[in-house]
Amino acid sequence: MANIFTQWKEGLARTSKAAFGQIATLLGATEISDETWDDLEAIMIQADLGVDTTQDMLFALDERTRREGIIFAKDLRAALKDELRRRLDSPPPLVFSQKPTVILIVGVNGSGKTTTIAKLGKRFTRQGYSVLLGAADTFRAAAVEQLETWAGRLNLPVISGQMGGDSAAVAFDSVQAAITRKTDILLIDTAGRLHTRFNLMEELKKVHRVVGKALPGAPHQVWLVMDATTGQNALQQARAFKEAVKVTGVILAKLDSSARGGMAFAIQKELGLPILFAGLGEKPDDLQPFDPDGFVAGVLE
Ligand SMILES: Nc1nc2c(ncn2[C@@H]2O[C@H](COP(=O)(O)OP(=O)(O)O)[C@@H](O)[C@H]2O)c(=O)[nH]1
Ligand SMILES: [Mg+2]
Repeated sequence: MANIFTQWKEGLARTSKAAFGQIATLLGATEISDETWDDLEAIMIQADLGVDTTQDMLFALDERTRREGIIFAKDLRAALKDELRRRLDSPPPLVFSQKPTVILIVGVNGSGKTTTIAKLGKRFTRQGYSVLLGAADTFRAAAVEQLETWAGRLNLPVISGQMGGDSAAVAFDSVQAAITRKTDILLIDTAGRLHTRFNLMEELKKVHRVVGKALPGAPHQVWLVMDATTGQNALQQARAFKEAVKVTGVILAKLDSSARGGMAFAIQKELGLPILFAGLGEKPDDLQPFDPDGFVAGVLE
């Protein structure tokens, strides 16, 4: 367990230094003043907590300050940590009761889908599941190759189609293969960019529909990969995905490259989606189930 916390701390070093780290300097031995609240607000906004969560946090902290008779700024630290923690939920346990369980991975180009699929594939294999990958991002030249390279390295089977071919057809074939091969988990990679956002969403809807034709009830999960470095912009994109396909959870990739890990709060509060995993690096082992305690420790300590 200790090294999971270490991984969170290392992974969140940037966020901790850039934004939340300033809190340590701010919350010194001085008495709490209006300036303390202004500075706290600025840091939380800068850390990408979002306006709603920031206001809500300030309100709660102010109330606690009165109730608990907190006078010095340094004594706000524990309250701050506690309030942050209360605003994050642990992910629901994942149950793969269907065989195959079909998981559609969606997200904008470059958000980290293909890398995340490799990480998930490795993780689920280690847990004893058989895994199949479907390379349905037929739009981008290198996308299929990239997934095949990962599959080769991790020794995972992959179903791919022609570059520029029909991604829904690849998705359909991969579901059929998963059924025939009695695979436990099928992870389907999808395109993150088409000529327009409208085309992309229509395409994803089609993939979703076709997967359901190949196996009624599928996809069982739709996971949206979000790039933690894109901050609040990513929330807008996420809403579009949520409308197009029934997103069931978020994977927050590149938390390690982000200085603004506060996105995690906005995702839960504003999108109402659970964060299932966090990407803490580029290697296949750099994926952790989202851990609110590890997260808060990582950004604040
Ligand atoms: N540092 C870091 N880089 C990541 C992470 N996840 C993905 N990447 C990198 O982000 C880039 C885009 O990833 P890719 O999986 O190709 O994105 P896709 O276009 O959504 O499939 C690649 O260079 C990955 O190595 C992560 O958790 N941390
Ligand atoms: Mg990709």
